[in-house]
Amino acid sequence: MNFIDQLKEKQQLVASRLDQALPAAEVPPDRIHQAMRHSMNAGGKRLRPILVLSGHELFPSFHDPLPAAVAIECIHTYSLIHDDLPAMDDSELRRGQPACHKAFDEATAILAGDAFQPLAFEILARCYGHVPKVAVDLIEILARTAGSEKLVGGQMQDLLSEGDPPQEETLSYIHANKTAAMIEASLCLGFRLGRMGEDDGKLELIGQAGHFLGLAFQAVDDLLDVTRTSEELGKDAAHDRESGKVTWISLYGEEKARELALEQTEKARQILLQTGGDNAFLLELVSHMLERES
Ligand code: GRG
Repeated sequence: MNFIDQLKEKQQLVASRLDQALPAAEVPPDRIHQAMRHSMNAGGKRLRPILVLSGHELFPSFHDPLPAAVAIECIHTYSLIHDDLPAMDDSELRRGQPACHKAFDEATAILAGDAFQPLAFEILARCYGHVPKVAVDLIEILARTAGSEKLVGGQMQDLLSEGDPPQEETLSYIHANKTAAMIEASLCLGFRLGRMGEDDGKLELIGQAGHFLGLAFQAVDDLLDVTRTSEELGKDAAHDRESGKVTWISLYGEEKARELALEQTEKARQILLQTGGDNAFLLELVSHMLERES
């Protein structure tokens, strides 16, 4: 099977498990479940879940990686819902649909985001609880990544820095934590479910690859923000510039941001070549992420 067919197959697997994992739209109070399903089903590339599957494929085990893939997408979707709120980025469009607070209302969007967080950890506990050490490790990786020194910290710093003159150190902190941490965690969750029992430093290396991949992903995101329309992206374009955000573009310009994306991708690739395992799909995914158009 070629890469694109494999990617589609993985996306379908993830979609079907996500559908099973979310409470049905009719479960009371139906408004919250409709709002959760609105944001989850609006689209999305499912990059983080696919990275979980790819991380697991490196040194596969009998543990099913799909619940971990679903769990990270729950955290990601919560972060998008909250990021779009008027108190944060105040965006109207997400995944080609009205943002959750536009399709419903602000209070419902806050609650839908809130509800995704315990759901992620419930899934990890329920699906891996029969192997407690695995469950605890996965919960720890995801909780730390979503917390105030990673995802939430990156978002806090991003909001604090709006309108400030661009500074490299601040930008690196924001991107490492707001974006790259979740990409890093995706690969680590998958790898941990694999043969990590006899970890020989590979988990750390995989994390580093995820970090570089995440920085490349953000550089591409910054470039898309200035080169594509809202329709093409399915989210508000030119948003970074309009809200006075520090980005790779405001700091270095487009040309340098492109070089940076290439450089970081290459660093990730080199590490993945070194860690070995069945990395064929993952290496293609890494290149695909650089060429993405939304
Ligand atoms: C609210 C705690 C909290 C955090 C919000 C996700 C986020 C952090 C902010 C969104 C804005 C942004 C540019 C974040 C960088 C990461 C990023 C590019 C997210 C979008 O990820 P994609 O492109 O989205 O994978 P899809 O919709 O495809 O899942």
